[in-house]
Amino acid sequence: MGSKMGLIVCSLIIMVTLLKGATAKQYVAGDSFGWTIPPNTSFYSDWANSKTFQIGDDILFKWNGTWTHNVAKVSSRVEYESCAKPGLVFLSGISHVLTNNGSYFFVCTVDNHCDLGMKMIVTVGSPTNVSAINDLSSASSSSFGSLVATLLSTIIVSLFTYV
Ligand SMILES: [Cu+2]
Repeated sequence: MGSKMGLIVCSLIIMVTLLKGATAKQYVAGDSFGWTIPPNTSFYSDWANSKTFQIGDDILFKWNGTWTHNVAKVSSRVEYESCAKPGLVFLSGISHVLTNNGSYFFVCTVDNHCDLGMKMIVTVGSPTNVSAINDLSSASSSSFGSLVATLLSTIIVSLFTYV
């Protein structure tokens, strides 16, 4: 009896894993254009707006050369608008998994590339939930504050989902 139950649980876990694997999509930032200085400042917003991102999807950032560009995540819309330069940057070939509902703010911190439009907002989930998350995220800038904001927004998202 016990082993049968275990078998059912095992099968369920495998099924869920397969289902998740089957639905998660990988997007290449900018598609064939890649991640580089765009022809206009709305290029990457237009690109992101043309997609429907879901939790589990990931975005691959690729460009030619090594230090010609980079990709960094900033934690708020304010930092995004002001082209903040966080210390942690990633090189070509990095893929960012979208693990939560909300907005992800990506920038290139090389020279003035961000000001030239090399930045992108990726949004997962419905706009209602997203605006709640943005308000929480911009309320605090410390990493602990962000963590609390993330936890709170997760709870809020859960409420939206289950109520
Ligand atoms: Cu760049």
